[in-house]
Amino acid sequence: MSGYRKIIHIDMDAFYASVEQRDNPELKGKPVIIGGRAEDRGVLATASYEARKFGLRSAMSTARAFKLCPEVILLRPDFAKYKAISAQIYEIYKEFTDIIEPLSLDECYLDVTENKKGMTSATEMAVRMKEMIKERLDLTASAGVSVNKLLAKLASEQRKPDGIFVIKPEQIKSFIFTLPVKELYGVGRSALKRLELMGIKTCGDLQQYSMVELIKLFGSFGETLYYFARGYDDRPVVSEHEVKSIGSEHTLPIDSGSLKIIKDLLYEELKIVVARLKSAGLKARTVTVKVKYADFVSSTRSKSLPEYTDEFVYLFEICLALLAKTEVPQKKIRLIGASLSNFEREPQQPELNFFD
Ligand code: DCP
Ligand code: MG
Repeated sequence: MSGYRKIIHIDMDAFYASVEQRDNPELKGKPVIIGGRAEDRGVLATASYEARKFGLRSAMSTARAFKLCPEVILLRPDFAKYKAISAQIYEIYKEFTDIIEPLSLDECYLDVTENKKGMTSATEMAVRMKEMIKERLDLTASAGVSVNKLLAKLASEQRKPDGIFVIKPEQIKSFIFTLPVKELYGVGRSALKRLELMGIKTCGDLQQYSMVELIKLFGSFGETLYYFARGYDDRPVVSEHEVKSIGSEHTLPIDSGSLKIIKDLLYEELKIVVARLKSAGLKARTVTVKVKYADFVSSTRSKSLPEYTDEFVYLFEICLALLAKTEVPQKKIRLIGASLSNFEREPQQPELNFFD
């Protein structure tokens, strides 16, 4: 058992521009931009890879784009079309898992640790998704594969366009060590400025600082920085209908490696969660177990069930199966929690029929 999650981040290449190039062969191989008119002070939504060679980028003003590349072809966006294509892309992902967190029309995270295809290699799954997107939609995507969201997203940027990049557990240390801190999720302009003033350029530089020091400097984001600088990230992949989740967790007075104690605690936490689920009149389809090991590294394991449920006994069984996928009891833990998400949506209001 590897104990690692399998996370994919997948992102379409120059999405709006690629769609327009696909649908109008005359645009293929040419610098194309999608955006507002220069005379309306418009900006670019995106630029084809041919246009990027001239330095054209999203959010750049259209006026500047024409200065850098006078022959560029400007098209207005057709959002309805992109939305429809996006839905087709997500249909492909749904053949693999329901644990999908969309970031935009063209970009999402997938947790394929457990998946509908019964496949074990996340890399093979990502390759297959890319093939299906090409076959069904004649578009290309780039994918990143790793053990968490932070690394999967960083990976997907490495081989754009039409690429795939994998960061295996044993490669995390060397990958992250040289990574510029500005690439870390959440490091905005102001944090970057402070890091630069401290002489911190890479995650390796950042690793020199203790968690306490980073919290002093950056508040609660300091803790996140401490973990991210080491390639740790326990954020679960939260699917669209999971925006709301019900969870409960318990910090042990002393770290424990006793399976009996841990299972009892999990039982108690799930009892609280299911009671809240029932009192909210909801049923859930995704179960997540979270543990934090004695070394403060957290780990989550999720499973999506075939049906919505609020049955305690069944849910506890799933929790135990998920617990078995963690490094408990080989590693002691300091915290255990359970959460339920992916709720059944409220039943639709019956439509009023005035002719009844
Ligand atoms: N988009 C936008 N305004 C931005 C950024 C993006 O309207 N500032 C739109 C246009 C893009 C789509 O969202 O086609 C996806 O955004 P990405 O950041 O993924 O960019 P692309 O898919 O265009 O290019 P890449 O190949 O770098 O992913
Ligand atoms: Mg994209």
